[in-house]
Amino acid sequence: MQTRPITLSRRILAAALAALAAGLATHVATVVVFFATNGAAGANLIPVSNYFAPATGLLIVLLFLAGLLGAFRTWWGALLAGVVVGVGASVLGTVIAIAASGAPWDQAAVDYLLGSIIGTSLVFELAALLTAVTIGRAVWRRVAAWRAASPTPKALVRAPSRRLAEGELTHLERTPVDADRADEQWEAYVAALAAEGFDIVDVTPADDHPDSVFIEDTVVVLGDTAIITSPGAESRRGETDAVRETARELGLTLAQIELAGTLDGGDVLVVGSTVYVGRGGRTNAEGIRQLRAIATPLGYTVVAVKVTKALHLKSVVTALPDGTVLGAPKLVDNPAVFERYLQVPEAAGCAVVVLGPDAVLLSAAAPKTAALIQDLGYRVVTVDISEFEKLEGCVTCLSVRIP
Ligand code: CIR
Repeated sequence: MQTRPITLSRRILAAALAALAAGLATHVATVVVFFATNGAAGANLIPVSNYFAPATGLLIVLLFLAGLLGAFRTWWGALLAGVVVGVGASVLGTVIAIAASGAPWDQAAVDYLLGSIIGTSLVFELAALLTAVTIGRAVWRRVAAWRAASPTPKALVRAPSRRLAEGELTHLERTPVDADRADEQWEAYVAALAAEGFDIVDVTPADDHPDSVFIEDTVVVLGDTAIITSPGAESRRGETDAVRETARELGLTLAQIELAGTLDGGDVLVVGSTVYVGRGGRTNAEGIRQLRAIATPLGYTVVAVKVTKALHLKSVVTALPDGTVLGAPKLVDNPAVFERYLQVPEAAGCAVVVLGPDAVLLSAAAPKTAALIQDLGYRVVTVDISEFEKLEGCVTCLSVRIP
């Protein structure tokens, strides 16, 4: 993942705080254990602390470097870093302690050094391992979560695959896709979101997945929960790994739709606390059941609706900021399921991205709808996404917005 404005500084801060917290906790735990097991004599406290100080300093520096490499993102990464860095820091720390004591570098010193790894320093090493996995990781996640909780909305995007033209088609005839034009249109789409105040979060592109630019299908975000989907098209199943990683780095709580359930994010339309989910070619009943099980405890009501005339639910309906559902002519199976419904004049006009309480993003292919929405008092930003429309994409599916 790459968060354009703050990636590096946030990563440095998270690694530094995690390393500092784990290192200091290791030091305190080690000194306390030695103090307690040596008769709790007050005079021992400072010498013991001084003895382990070089190892602690090294531990903090090495954990910081490991953190920069992403060690705290997963529990096993933190575990590995705790073991390797803990032993490394204790060995180097003991070397420094021997050198500082003025003792000669003879066989006895080497024996002492090797023996310390499973002797004197064992407590330090165990403490480093435990604090890296617990405190270090918790601090890392908390710092990442500050970002998720920040008031700036985010938009997850994924640059088009070089194999974009091979994307899946279900309802349209295949027509040639101009890759350069698609890249330009994607850049303009991203720039439009950035201009509206979204922090752009780039998910690592996936050239092996032609449809990966349609990132909306891989994750549904409800509040602080990112529900990683189980895409209905087999060719798209590998798209979710990098998206899961990004959601984790953003500090979102992860949930997962599992096979045999299938669910595409394009089938999920959130209006207030109602989650409409399309039962169509990509999303099956088991996928809907799992979504309901995840969303209901979060305070949402999941309403399943049939989709038989288009790829996804959001290919035929989305909603204005006031909750009015916009529907494409002739493509909505049952408009009556929506509380406030407005049919728009063009199929491409039914998809809007909410930019704020008074503005929406719309395809340039729907000028009559743009006029209609403007007439309702909204500001309308238009983007040309014709190359993506050839692959049954629309404005919503090129990003995932996190308010
Ligand atoms: C697909 O068939 O999966 C892609 N060619 C288009 C996905 C569009 N996704 C969306 O509207 N949510």
